[in-house]
Amino acid sequence: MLRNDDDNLELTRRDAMKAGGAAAVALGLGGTASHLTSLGEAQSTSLEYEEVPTACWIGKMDCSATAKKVGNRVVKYEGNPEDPRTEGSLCPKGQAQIEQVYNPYRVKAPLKRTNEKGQHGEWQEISWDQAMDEIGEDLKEKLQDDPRRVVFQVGRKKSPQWQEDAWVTGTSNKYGSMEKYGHGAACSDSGYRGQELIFATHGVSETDFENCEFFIGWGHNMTQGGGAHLCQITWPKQIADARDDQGMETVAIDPQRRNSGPYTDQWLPIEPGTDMAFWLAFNSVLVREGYIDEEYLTTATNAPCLVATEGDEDGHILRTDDAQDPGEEYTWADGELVWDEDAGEAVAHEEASSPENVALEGTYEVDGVEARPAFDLYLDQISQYDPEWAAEITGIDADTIDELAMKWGEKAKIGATVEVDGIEIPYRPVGMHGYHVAQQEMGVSTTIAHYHAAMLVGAVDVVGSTRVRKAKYDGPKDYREPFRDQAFHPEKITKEPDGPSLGGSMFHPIDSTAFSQSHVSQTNPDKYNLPYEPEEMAWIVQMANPVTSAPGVETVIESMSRVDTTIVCDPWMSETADVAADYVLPAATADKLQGPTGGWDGYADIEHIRFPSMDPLWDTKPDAEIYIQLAKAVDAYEEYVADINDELGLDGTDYAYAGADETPDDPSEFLRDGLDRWAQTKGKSLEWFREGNVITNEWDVGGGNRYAYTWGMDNGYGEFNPYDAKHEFYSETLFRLGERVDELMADSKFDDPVSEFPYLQDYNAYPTWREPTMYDSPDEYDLTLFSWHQIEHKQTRTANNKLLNEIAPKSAFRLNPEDADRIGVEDGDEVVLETHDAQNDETYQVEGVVMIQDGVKPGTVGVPHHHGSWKDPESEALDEGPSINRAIPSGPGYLGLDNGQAFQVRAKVEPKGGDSE
Ligand SMILES: Nc1nc2c(c(=O)[nH]1)N[C@H]1C(S)=C(S)[C@@H](COP(=O)(O)OP(=O)(O)OC[C@H]3O[C@@H](n4cnc5c(=O)[nH]c(N)nc54)[C@H](O)[C@@H]3O)O[C@H]1N2
Ligand SMILES: Nc1nc2c(c(=O)[nH]1)N[C@H]1C(S)=C(S)[C@@H](COP(=O)(O)OP(=O)(O)OC[C@H]3O[C@@H](n4cnc5c(=O)[nH]c(N)nc54)[C@H](O)[C@@H]3O)O[C@H]1N2
Ligand code: SF4
Ligand SMILES: [Mo]
Repeated sequence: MLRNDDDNLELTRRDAMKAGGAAAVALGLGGTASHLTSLGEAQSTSLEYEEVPTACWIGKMDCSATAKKVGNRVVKYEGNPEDPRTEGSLCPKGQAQIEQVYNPYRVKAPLKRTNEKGQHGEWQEISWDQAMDEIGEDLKEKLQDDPRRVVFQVGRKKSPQWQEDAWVTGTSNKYGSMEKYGHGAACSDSGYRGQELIFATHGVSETDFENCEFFIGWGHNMTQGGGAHLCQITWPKQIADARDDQGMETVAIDPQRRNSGPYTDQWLPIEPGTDMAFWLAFNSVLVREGYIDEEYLTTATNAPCLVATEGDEDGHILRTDDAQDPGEEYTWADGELVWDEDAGEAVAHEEASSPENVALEGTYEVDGVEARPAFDLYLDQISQYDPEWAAEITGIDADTIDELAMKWGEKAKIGATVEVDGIEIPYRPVGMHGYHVAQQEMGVSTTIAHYHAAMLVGAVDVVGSTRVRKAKYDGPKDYREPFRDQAFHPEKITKEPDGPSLGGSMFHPIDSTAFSQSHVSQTNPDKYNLPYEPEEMAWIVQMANPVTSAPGVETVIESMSRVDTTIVCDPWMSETADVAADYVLPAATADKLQGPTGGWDGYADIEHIRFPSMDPLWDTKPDAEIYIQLAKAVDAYEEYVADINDELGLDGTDYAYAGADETPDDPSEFLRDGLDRWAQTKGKSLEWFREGNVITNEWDVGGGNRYAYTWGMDNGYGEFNPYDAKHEFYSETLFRLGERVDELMADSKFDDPVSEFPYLQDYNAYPTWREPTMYDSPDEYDLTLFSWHQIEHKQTRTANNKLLNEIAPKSAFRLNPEDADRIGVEDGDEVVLETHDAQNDETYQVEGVVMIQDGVKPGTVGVPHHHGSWKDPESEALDEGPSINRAIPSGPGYLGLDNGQAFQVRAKVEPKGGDSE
């Protein structure tokens, strides 16, 4: 069945302009006239030169920047040398934001839809007052009835305090919890879930580049990306410095070579979606060769804890009778038994006579039950996965995997220590990083497998190693707690989800908030036991464009079209706004006050504010002001203000708002006043930041900073656990969640739950390989498709940036010369790319042009993300690239146990006009 050739919704941009173009100029959309008028007025009054401190608005690390102005016109954005992460650079995107700020096709005033959803919008311009009144009435009615009827969908966000944080929290405090979803299920949340499960910390692997000597970039955009917290400039610079300063070697595991070329000593072209097999084999070599840091494993992890291998507790860690409730204690659960070789008996982990006496291997009997240290079970598990086995699956030959793992083991220098600022800390100069690559069908377990490679050699949060936390926290956060709580109180998991993300229910007890899956569920409310049909729901879409940025585009469109009321807050008529919004609220871009913002580079963090390059253009508003008004519109202003105290860190200081009465009436005054109060809690003022200053906090070693090993020393388990949380090498949490999910699914309407939801197979205490669902596609789909981010673009929010489209137009389909030859196509040829959903047998087609590259693994086709979103006619002429998310399926089979989206699918490419048409 073909889905994209339906004539109902083949959304080409030309259609869009045909449908809405004429009306658009007159309304709040498109056209240049009003813009030029306002500019002319400004210029005639003043041509003075001025500099305004601001922050890059496109990227994710908000690089501190300066807007250089002549008259009221910004002529250039430049980096701020005060920002330690950039030392004054801005990347091409940061510089090119000037084009988007002045883009005459911005949405200029609030818009209300006048036609049916599911097609290009027709709009009526309305006042902010009317928009707020109507939206407020609609939301209030639903919230009063049941707050679960309202979904707040946020995308790759910025300064969340005023909108997704205070508005959602404040409104939920008044009416009860609404559904709040992020974009992470399409970004990297499967990696976060893996890290939270093991380490209880938040993020995905990072590296102490200042001291690392050997780095594995696992599907990491080494020269163009920035991992969990950074955007682009900082890590590539740190990697280049590490190569110069300490000769750091680097390896890239990636189906394409990209331009990591000069920064990569070794490229391992891997078959997309098979990374778990690679890491399992890698770890089997570490075990085979004895590259094991026993001290780390016995003191900081549950590897020595005794797991019952028979009876009722089979698969569970055994505990002392008086052990605390493990669901309550997510950091270090007291009372988990280990075998004390000196005492010759099982004792609580923290009571063992000394770490050296804690057994990692053997079979023991505890109260008549056979039990083995978790690590002993690991030895059995991992020995099945040798490099020969993985070579077949990954396309990387066995010797290469073998040698790489041996090198990692050797270079980890197990046992070495180094003194930093007078403190002796283990020295393990091997690091790794993976981020968006975690979005694979078995992404959570794959992330865990990659962490095992660091854990086996003890290279976790010590000098030179992989880092698993922000490295400035003074203690662990509660990121594992919700999962432990469910695992040990299984009755909390039910068959009935609260909303389309299915979070907390038997479908996905662990939840990445389902960017794409929400729409699969929402279009099948009965199947997924949803409390409401989409026709009863409201969605607020803040700074997200799920129609283009989430796979399963047609499903998202169908789902969003059925929603009763959708409010999209966006500077542009995004695809999501175009087909699904009832109201579009025009956010300002770099022409707005926004903050506080900041970020860190692993060694220091900065705090600053985005001052508006100019007053908001047209009738647009800063996001914060929109949500201040929206809080009033839903009668939750009191609660909003209470939460603003919390979000801005004003609580408990002299600067906290005593109540809503104390806030200025005018939202823009409130925003200024709030930011000034925030600044005052830092001993500064808004004016101080307005002078171009930023706050920089260096992270020290010791005293609660930088290396976990130093801050955990006095955690009460000092000798036993240098970290504050016991690392779950053996994921008892996942195992127990699986038991509950199996129980509920067995008693459900699904006759064969595993075939319906393949990810149910993945609730294992140790990562366990199975073939990804995509391999069930017929053989004619002989390529594996993968996608990625380009240096010149940022998600879909730059799709209409003319400067960036000049340098990176189109999403050409990258093929290896071998495949191009076989298919019979040449560089620049027009082709049809067809993918197949092995779960439901649907196919999807997109058209594009071929780009032939040696640096693409044979048997794969690579297509960059970013393109295919809303464009005005000018950017349309520069960029006709499709959105590859039209060809990536969503839903089971392409989805992890955490409802995280996979970005790999089997595909074929044929010349346009060929047989497949
Ligand atoms: N095939 C494929 N798909 C992918 C990816 C991939 O690699 N391949 N990457 C994924 C990743 S990592 C992520 S993070 C997601 C991102 O997905 P999203 O979070 O949806 O990000 P964008 O696609 O940039 O959409 C953001 C929207 O916010 C609007 N916007 C920009 N600035 C502002 C502002 O200041 N205020 C408001 N209110 N709106 C603003 C933009 O115009 C745009 O419409 O995409 C994912 N999608
Ligand atoms: N310039 C720029 N920088 C960005 C962004 C941007 O849009 N533009 N987005 C920011 C955001 S939101 C994020 S999430 C990060 C993402 O940063 P990264 O996690 O580094 O993600 P990508 O840039 O998509 O690079 C992913 C790499 O994985 C490879 N890959 C794809 N599939 C597989 C697979 O199955 N296995 C393996 N081993 N590799 C695979 C791709 O070829 C690509 O080279 O970047 C941030 N930085
Ligand atoms: S690195 Fe990111 S935040 Fe910094 S200038 Fe570039 S796009 Fe903007
Ligand atoms: Mo992302």
